[in-house]
Amino acid sequence: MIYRLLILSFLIIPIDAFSSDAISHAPLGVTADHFHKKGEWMVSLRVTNMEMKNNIFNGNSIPTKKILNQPNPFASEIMNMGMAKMPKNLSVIPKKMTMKMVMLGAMYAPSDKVTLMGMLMFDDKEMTLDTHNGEMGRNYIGSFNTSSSDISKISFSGLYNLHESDKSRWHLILGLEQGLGENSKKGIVLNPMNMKFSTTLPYGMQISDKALRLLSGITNVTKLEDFIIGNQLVIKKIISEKNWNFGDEFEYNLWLQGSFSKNVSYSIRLNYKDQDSIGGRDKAIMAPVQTSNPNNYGGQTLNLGLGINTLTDIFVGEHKDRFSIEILKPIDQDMNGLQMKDDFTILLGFQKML
Ligand SMILES: [Cu+2]
Repeated sequence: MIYRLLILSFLIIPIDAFSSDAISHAPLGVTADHFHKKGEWMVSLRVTNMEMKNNIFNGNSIPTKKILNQPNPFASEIMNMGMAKMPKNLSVIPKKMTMKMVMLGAMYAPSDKVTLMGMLMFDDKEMTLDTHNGEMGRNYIGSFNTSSSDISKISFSGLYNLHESDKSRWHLILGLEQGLGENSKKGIVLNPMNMKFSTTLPYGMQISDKALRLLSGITNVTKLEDFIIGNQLVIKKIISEKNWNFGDEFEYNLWLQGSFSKNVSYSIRLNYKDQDSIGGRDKAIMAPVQTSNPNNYGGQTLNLGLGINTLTDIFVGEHKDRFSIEILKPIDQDMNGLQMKDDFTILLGFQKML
């Protein structure tokens, strides 16, 4: 009898737990946050602009004068190789970096339990650097720009619906991400002897590390009265590496959403990311600049995000057009070694169910 009641109560609880209102998708910066009903398709486009300015050393601001006193770890190496002398100290200072990312995505649900997701990423990176004299005086010589842009990675994931009620849903994420594009692009730099020459750009300016990563994660979304609280944990782990690779990543998102109306929702998000430093090395990447050192990568960041999701009717179709925006600002950056400081990130996105 109890068993039958349980089955009955299961049937009475509406399966369509979360509406198709603006609030039903997470803040824009969170992907793999929702799943679809059998047979549904969704396409998405996300554009991200990230700005970095100035430098931090083990999490604290560091002025140019102090960076110029930092040892250049390649100085002795070069001399051992019998090549021209390298400055004993760092002499090229990153000043500003802009990273633009375009992400094309598609989702398809072969069943109510499983949603498949594919994403293709395009990156555009630009950095401005100041070169100083490598020897006495350490005078400023001039500035230069380096840039790179290309398709950077592709990923395929499956979302598995673990549990769904009218108040809460849980799903697992499992996927693979392959780095595409060059990992040894060259660029013209200005060296501390005031000469321009072509060399392999530092790791941070490379479009990809060409590694294959396993993506795994879990998402929970809970409804509390008119609000939604979301949680997501995602781990990216390298399973096939090249001569060098960006470190493994652990990312946790916690968000709260509310609605202004059916068609407009707002969000506050905390984003925590912990990434290992670079593994391996490319021996062609050797310059008196912090970004040439694999130890100056990774670390922990805590970001605060504010976002808006909207639904409108611009394009034809059975479903509404979803436009979203999110702005992220770092609260705390405890990065490994000497690195540029994140300033702010803006995300713009469009999503549509077909
Ligand atoms: Cu979707």
